[in-house]
Amino acid sequence: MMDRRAQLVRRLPDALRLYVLTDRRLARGRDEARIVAEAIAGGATAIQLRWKTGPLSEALRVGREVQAVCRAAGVPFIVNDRVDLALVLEADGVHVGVDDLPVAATRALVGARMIVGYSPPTLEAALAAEREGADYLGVGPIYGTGTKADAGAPVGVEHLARIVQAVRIPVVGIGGITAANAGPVVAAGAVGVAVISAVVAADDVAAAARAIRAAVDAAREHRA
Ligand code: 3NM
Repeated sequence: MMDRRAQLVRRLPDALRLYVLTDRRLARGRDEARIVAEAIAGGATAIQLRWKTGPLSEALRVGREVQAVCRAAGVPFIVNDRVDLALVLEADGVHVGVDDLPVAATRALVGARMIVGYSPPTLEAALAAEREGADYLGVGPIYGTGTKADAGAPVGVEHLARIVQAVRIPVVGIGGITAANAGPVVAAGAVGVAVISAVVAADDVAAAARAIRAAVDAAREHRA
């Protein structure tokens, strides 16, 4: 029997086609579990609980709800930033960035229990993260975004392509991605896209997810 991480790692190139991250401020009063259920109904293939405000006890409660939705659908459930929360929830993965525990420390804490994702600010950081045990990378912001205040200037798809070519682990693009501009991200070599506002803030969350998923699938088909 392969361990849980190995099974997830093998699935990652497909599981990261449409990676939807939660954001309470953009959800217009709709709760995370509902948004996630609708996003999965529309074709989201992975979910990240992204918790930036509010008590951690509430993150745990919401995390349990979101995780139950993901489990029922067989969709990987990943926790942003907080390794402790990911461990308590027994999440499928944890995603860390430059302001969080480093990849090596995160891997030391989670062992082979879960996948580790990382947001590398540079090509060098991407290579280091791969060496230290990251299972996938999120590169961005590809396009301009108002969702993450400290995201910095857009890095563009050329930067994404350089990272994709330098590492063996799967890479997703993030930042300002919509159904209209997802194609070039996949054409640059990303396995998929990570999205917040284009799905979470949409009037019809399922329809929004469906449109982005269709754009990703079409671009993957074109590349194959
Ligand atoms: N990380 P939207 S950009 C969470 O560049 C996040 O690493 C980014 O939200 C990075 O899809 C970003 O609404 C925000 O642009 C993505």
